[in-house]
Amino acid sequence: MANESVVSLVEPEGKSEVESKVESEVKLEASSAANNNGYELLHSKSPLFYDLYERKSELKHQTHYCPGCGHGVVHKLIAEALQELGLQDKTIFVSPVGCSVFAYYYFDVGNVQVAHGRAPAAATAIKRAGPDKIVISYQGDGDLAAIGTAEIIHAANRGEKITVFFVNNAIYGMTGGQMAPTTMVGQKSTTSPWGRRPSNEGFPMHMAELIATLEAPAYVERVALSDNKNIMKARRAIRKALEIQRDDTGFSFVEILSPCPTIWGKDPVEARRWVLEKMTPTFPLNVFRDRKPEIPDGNQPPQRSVADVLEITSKEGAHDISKPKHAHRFKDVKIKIAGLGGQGVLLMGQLLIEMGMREGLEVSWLPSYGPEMRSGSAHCHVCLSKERIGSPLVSRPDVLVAMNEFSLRKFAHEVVSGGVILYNGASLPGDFYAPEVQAVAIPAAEIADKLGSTKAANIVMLGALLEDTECLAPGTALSVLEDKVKKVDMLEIDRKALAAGRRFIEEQAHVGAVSQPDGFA
Ligand SMILES: Cc1ncc(C[n+]2csc(CCOP(=O)(O)OP(=O)(O)O)c2C)c(N)n1
Ligand code: SF4
Repeated sequence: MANESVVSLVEPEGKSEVESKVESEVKLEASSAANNNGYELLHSKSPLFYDLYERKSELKHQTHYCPGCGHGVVHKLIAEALQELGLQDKTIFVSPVGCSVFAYYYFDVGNVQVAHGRAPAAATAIKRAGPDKIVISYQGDGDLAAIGTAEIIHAANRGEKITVFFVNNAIYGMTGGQMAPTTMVGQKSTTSPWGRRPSNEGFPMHMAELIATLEAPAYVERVALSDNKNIMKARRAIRKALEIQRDDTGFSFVEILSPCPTIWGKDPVEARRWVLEKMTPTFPLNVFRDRKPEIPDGNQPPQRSVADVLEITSKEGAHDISKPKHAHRFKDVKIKIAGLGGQGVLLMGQLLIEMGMREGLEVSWLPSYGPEMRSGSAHCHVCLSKERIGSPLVSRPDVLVAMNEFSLRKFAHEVVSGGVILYNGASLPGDFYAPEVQAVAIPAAEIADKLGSTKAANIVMLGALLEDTECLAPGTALSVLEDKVKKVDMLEIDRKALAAGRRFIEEQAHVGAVSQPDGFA
C-alpha cells in the first residue's frame, strides 16, 4: 500500500479555519507537496500500515481489495485507532480465511493467519500466552457465522479478553457469492438463486444480538459503513473495543455492516446506499452491551512444573533429567511397536519415552488404535532423539516390534535398510522375506507365560529391544519399571521378563533365533 493510493488532496487556497488547524496537526512531507502538482497532503496513510503492498511487484501500489470494498475502510479505522492508542508494538492481528486473508500484507503488527473460522480460538491461545498483548480476531461473516460459529460463541462465552471485528457483507465474498448465514431474506446468492427463503435456508443470523445474550462479553456494538456519519460511528466503536481490551475489561465485539460491490453487482456508491437501505433494517445499529462483566475468580489449580507433574524430579535422589546418564551413540532412534489391543503395545512405547526422558533425550510417542479397546489393531510411534523432534510420526522405523504376524506383515516393509525387526513368535513365518533388515523371532509370550504371566510378553520384547539396540541404559529401564508398575507381584514378573528378553538376545539370537530364509545376520 503506497502513500499515493491513500492520500487525500486539497487545494492549498481558501482553506477554512478548521482545515488549517487539521493541516497544522498533520505532519506534511515537503517533498510530497512538490510531487503532487501543487496540492498538499492533508491525510497520509497510517504508519501502522506497511509502505508498500509487495505481494506482486506490478500491483505494489494497490491493495487486493475491490474498489469500494468495506474491508479497506475497516483496515484504515483499525490502523488509526491502534496508532492513536499507541498499541502498534503490542498488537497481534489474527487474519481469517476470506477476502481479508491477506491482512498481514498491510498491518505492520504481529500477524498470524489461521484456518477458516478458527481466529477466536487462535486469538484465545495468543492472548492467554501473552496477556499484555492486544489480540485482534478479524473475520468475515462466512468465517465467523458459518464454519466458525462454535469458536466465536465459546470465546465470547468465556469472556476472552480479545477484540473481534466482524465484517458482515451478507455474502461469501472470496469464493464468489455463496449464501452466508447473514444473507438476508430474499437476497439472491449463487447458492440461493431465488433469494433466501426462511422455509428452506432459515433466517439470517444476528451475531451481535446472539453474543449479547451471553453473560461474559463486555462490549458488543453493530455499526455500518454506509455514509460518513456512520463511518465515524464505526471509527468510535473500533477504538472503544480496543480500549476495552487495553483496559483489561473483557471481550469486545464490533459487527461492521460492510459493502461488497463486486459480489452484490453494484457500483461503490450504490453499494454503500444498499448497506443503509437494505441491511440496517435487518441488522439494526445499536450498542448491545457496554459494561464490565462480573466474572468470579474461582479457585486456581495449583501451579506445578512439568517435571513435578511427571514425577521425575520430586522423589528423593530420583532422576535428574538435565543430565544424560547414558552415552547415546545415535542421533535418533525411531521405533514402531505394533500388535493387538491388550498386548501392552502402547505401554511399551510409554515406558521407552519415560526412559528416554530420564536420560535427557527428546522423546515423542504417538499412539494409533482402532475403535476396539481389546483385540483391535494398535500401534505406536516412538522417537528418541538427541535433537528436537520435528514430527512424532515414524514412517521409516529403525526398529519394528511386531507383537503378532499381522503387524509383522503390515509394517516390515517400512523398516529402514539395516534396521531391526523383533517379532513375538517362535519363528518367523516361512514365507517372510526381508533381506535388508535383521529380523529376530522371540517367543516372548511363551517366556512370559513361564515367568507367571503372558501379560509380561511386552516387557520381554522391551528387554530384547534394549539389549539389541543398546539405546538406553539398563538401570534406567529398571527404575522406570519400579516407578510405573504398582503391583508388587507383577513388578517381580516384569523384572524377570526384562532380564529374560535381554538374555534371549544375548544368548539365542546369535545361535539361530535369527531365522530369515536367507540366513541374514
Ligand atoms: C475449511 C475451508 N472451507 C471452505 C473454504 C472456502 N472459503 C474460502 S473463503 C470462504 C468464505 C468467505 O466469506 P466471508 O467469511 O464472508 O469473507 P469475505 O470473503 O466475504 O470477506 C470460504 C467458504 C476454505 N478456504 N476452507
Ligand atoms: S469480493 Fe467483496 S469483500 Fe471481497 S474484496 Fe471484493 S468487494 Fe471486498
